[in-house]
Amino acid sequence: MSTTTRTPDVDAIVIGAGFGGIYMLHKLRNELGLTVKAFEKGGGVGGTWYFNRYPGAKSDTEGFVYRYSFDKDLLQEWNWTTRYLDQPDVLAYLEHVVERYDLGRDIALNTEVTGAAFDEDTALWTVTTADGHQLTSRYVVNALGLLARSNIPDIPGRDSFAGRLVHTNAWPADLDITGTRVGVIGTGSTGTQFIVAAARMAGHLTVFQRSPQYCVPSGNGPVDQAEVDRTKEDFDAIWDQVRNSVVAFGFEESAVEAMSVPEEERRRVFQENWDKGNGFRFMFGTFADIATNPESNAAAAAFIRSKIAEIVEDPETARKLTPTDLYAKRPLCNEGYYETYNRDNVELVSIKENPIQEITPAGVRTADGVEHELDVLVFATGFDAVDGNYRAMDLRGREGRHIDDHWTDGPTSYLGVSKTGFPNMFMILGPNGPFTNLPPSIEAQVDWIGELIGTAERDGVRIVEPTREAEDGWTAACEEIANTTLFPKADSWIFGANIPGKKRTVMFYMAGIGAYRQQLAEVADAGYKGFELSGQDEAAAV
Ligand code: FAD
Ligand code: NA7
Repeated sequence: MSTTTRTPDVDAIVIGAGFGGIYMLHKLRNELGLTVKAFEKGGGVGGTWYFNRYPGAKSDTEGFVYRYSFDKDLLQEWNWTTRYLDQPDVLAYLEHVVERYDLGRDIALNTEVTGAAFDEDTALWTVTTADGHQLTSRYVVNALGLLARSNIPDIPGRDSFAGRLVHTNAWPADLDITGTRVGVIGTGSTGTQFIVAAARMAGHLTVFQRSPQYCVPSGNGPVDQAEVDRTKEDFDAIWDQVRNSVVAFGFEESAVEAMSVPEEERRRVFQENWDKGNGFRFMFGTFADIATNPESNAAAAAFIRSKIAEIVEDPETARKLTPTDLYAKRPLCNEGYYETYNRDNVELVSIKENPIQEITPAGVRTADGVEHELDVLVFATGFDAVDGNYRAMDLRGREGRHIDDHWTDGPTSYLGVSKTGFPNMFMILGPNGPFTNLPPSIEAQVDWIGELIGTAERDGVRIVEPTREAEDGWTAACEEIANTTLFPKADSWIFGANIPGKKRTVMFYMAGIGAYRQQLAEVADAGYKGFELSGQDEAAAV
């Protein structure tokens, strides 16, 4: 391809300033020496951890691996005091990282990117922000977040509510629910966190549950300095294990099949992991095949159901809370989720059995005619996950084609980081990236994108773009892997099944972070197999 030479405003533009965008900016500017501008629509950095300030918001990855590992000094310096990190702790950490590497001066806050278009003549991107400003660059890296575009269901009467109606992903700073009548729609990871915390604060809490959930204890609690120090001494080995594991949660996945041991042993292992806590540990650390073998899955599900029957005092509430389907959504954990329903101020409404008819000025009216009066109505209804924020932009690649026109059958990519038709554009946690504890996968992607951009810069390559064949191959591989698991059989955001009208597709590479990193390494070692690196700059080639 022949291109006209034009100097861009900056070498690279990063969109988003969460875990992904922050590290990408550091990599490109501080390590590769490029000129970079980052745009963030929020009023501060942190992404997920800036927006999700609802009571109970915290990581469900244990804190010692919910952080960056790229800087050993940072790992040694930053402390933690609880097993899981509360939202303010993660936000403070990310703000510290931004300050430590002096990144703030290149991050434009309160600046939404509304469009990005590739010009084939100049091989440059033009990025447009909501205030109409434009900036050109050679590279664009999207770090838009995979759980960052709120799903706000269009329930009849929604806008008539006279109290405060909020989504958990936009929790207002001035909202205090102490002593109030609170309703919550949604019982996913977010909803269950909120429910446990809100029950202790609200005068009355009404939970509108569409699907009952399998939820195990998180085992949260204080961590003393001696344990922190021991963990810090072990960090080399810990991160080595994490990077070569499956789900990257900081525990060894089991290699034992559930049905290969007697029932008594199975129950012992389930109980042991129930006591240790953590959702991913329960699904992947108990036995190797809970997420793949229906019989093993049923055994794990039956164990959790037996716990609900033991914990929940009112039989009718227990019945409504008990799931009967597969245990194949993102595994949940919490501090006393089922116990919360034993409180006098908590009421459970199964909206599968008794649907919401409308939202009224006073609250929520259900099909049985009851009007549940509320001061605050919380939508813990999740996200238009993975591709939601891409489609929200006017994102155009070659020939001015919009991303929607490329993704009519669902979002695809090559390696979760690049997209044919969108040269010199990269994605962090793009479609068909790894399904893991996310910071280690974000680091793997940022490191790899950095290497590729560094190589292109060094060799005077002007266009980096995956081939259609490579992208189709990756899509097929992701489908094949996902279909060996039970996850596609459950309705959840993992496959886009939570958004009305969204095409249900495979959106993750489910073979684990170890296998994923190996794929990335093999592609790089083979001279970026599956990419066309073209438009060699003649000056650089001489
Ligand atoms: P985000 O943190 O989502 O950041 C993306 C940023 O891009 C946002 O700040 C957004 O405003 C910005 N942006 C998007 N579009 C534009 C635009 N057009 N213009 C400008 N800016 C834009 N993952 C785990 O692995 N473990 C956990 O325990 C865990 N807990 C979670 C708890 C909650 C409540 C939620 C919602 C998610 C959780 N996640 C967890 C997932 C979490 O999103 C990731 O771990 C991680 O924070 C993602 O970082 P990111 O930078 O990729 O995306
Ligand atoms: P999730 O896991 O998508 O959960 C959303 C919840 O909201 C879930 O219980 C849904 O019920 C419910 N929901 C969604 N739409 C509706 C409507 N229209 N009516 C009633 N109920 C509805 O989102 P989370 O925020 O909890 O978690 C997402 C990830 O973020 C999580 O995995 C962590 O990584 C953080 P459903 O189950 O679909 O019947």
